[in-house]
Amino acid sequence: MLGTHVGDALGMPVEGYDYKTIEANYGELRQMLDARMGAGTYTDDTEMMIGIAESIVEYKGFNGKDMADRFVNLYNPERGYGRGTVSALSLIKNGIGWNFAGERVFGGGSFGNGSSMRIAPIGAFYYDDPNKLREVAYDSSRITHAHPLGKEGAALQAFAVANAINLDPSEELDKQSFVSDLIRFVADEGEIYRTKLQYIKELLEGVPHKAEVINKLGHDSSAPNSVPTAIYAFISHSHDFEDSVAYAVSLGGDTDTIGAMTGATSGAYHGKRGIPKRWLDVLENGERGRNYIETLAEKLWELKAL
Ligand code: R7I
Ligand code: MG
Ligand code: MG
Repeated sequence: MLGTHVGDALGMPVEGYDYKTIEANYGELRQMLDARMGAGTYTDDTEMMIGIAESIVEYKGFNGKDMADRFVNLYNPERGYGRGTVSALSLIKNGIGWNFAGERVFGGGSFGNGSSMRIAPIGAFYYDDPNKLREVAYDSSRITHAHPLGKEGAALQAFAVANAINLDPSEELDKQSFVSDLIRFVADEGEIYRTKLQYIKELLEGVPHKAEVINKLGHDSSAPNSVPTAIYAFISHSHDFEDSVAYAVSLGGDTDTIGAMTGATSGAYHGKRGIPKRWLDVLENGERGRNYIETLAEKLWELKAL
C-alpha cells in the first residue's frame, strides 16, 4: 500500500508526458518533484485505495455499499479523477445502488485502469485465496468499472500483488514462471491480457527499447494498456524497488497509475524495507497520509492472522 502511494506520487508530476519529454527534462526521474498539491502528495489512485482498505478493515471483508460510500466521501476533485469514475460516484451520491452505477458509465461500464490502480489491499487481504481474490476484485471494480476488461484488469493486478507477497525476495525471481501463473489466472474473456502477458514473456528475453515496450503493452489510462505494462516494469526490474518504479514512470503516459501499480507489486515483493527512505520521507503525512496508510496496512494484515 505504501508502494502504491510512492509510485503514484513519483509519477504524478509527469502524468501525460511522453517518454522522450521525461528523458529530456529529468533523465530518469528518481526524485519527487513539486507539482499540483506538492511533492509526495498522492492522487485518486491512492485516495481510492484508502477507501478499499478502510472498508475491508471495518467489515473484515467486502461490503459493496460501504466501499462505494467511502469512495464518495473521500472524493477530492483536486486529486485528479478519471471521467468515468466521477460519473459513477456522482450516480452513487444521487442514490443509485453501488452495484448499478458502474454499468451506466460509457454504456456498459468503463475499462479504465481506475479499479486496478486501487486494488493493492485486496491483493494483500486475499493473497492466499485466488478464487476469493478474483470475486472481491470483480465486485470492488463493479462499483465504478463494470466492463469485463475493467474487472479483469483489477483481478490480474490483485493477483500479481498476491503472488509477489507469496515470494521470497532474497531468492532469484523466476520471471517466466511468474508470468505463466498470471496467464493461467486470466479468465476466458480476458484474451487481450493473455496476449499482452505473452508479449511480456518475449520482452523479458531481451533488453527492449522503451518505444517497443510502449508499442507492445501500451501506457494509457485503459486497464489493458497499463496493467500489463506495470507487471512488466516490476518483473523486468524485480531486483530493486526503486529501479522498478523509476522505470515504470520513465515510460510516460499514465505515469502516476503505472507507477502506483508497479509500486504495489514491487512493494508486496520487497516490503517496506525495499522502499528508499528519501521517498518515504517526502510522502504527504496529514490526516490520511503516509503513517495512516501504513497503520491501515498493518490492521489489514493483523486481520489475516486472526
Ligand atoms: O479509470 P478511471 O478512473 O481513470 C483513471 C485514470 C488514472 O490515470 C488516474 O490517475 C486518473 O488520472 O484517471 O476513469 P475512466 O474515465 O473510467 O477511464 C479512463 C479512460 O479509459 C477514459 O478516459 C477512456 O479514455 C478510457 N475508457 C473508455 N473509452 C471508451 N469506451 C474506459 N472505458 C471506456 C469505454 O467503454
Ligand atoms: Mg491518478
Ligand atoms: Mg493516472
